Amino acid sequence: MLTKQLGTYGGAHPTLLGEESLVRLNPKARLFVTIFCVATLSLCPTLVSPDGKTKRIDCDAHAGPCVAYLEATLVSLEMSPKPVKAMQELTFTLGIGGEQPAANPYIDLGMVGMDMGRNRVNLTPEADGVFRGTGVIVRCPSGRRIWKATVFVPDVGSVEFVFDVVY
Ligand SMILES: [Cu+2]
Repeated sequence: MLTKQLGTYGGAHPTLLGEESLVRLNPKARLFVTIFCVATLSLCPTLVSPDGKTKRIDCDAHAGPCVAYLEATLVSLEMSPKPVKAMQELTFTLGIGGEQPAANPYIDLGMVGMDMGRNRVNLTPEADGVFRGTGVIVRCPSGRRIWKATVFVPDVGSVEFVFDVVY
């Protein structure tokens, strides 16, 4: 399964290291996070359309869909209602462009850098190239609000979108 990580916030790193998480870290962890971020930042340019097939996009889930290319397949994920809030039923609408997957795609919800347990959204066909399902993003006890949605498209791969939710 080929995986390409795309589609996070433009300039995602400051957001991922939100104030709330940095203050809680001890100095050692803070140093590690800083080093990790610098290392990741240096990798970022390689994620941006190096071969014309991949495209890095912003994912402001409150404003519109998260969109990315998974190989040659255009994947768009819309979460509603907006703003996207924790602890309420959300509708996930996935658009798959081009050739359709043999089996239904699905989404795993999780937090960046934290195991929140399994939270899978199963999708069912709604129309040509449109799949829909519902799920709930829980409220993290730590107060962190950065979540990720990993979209699995059978026989194609997976793509991860990182976004923030409202409490
Ligand atoms: Cu959490």
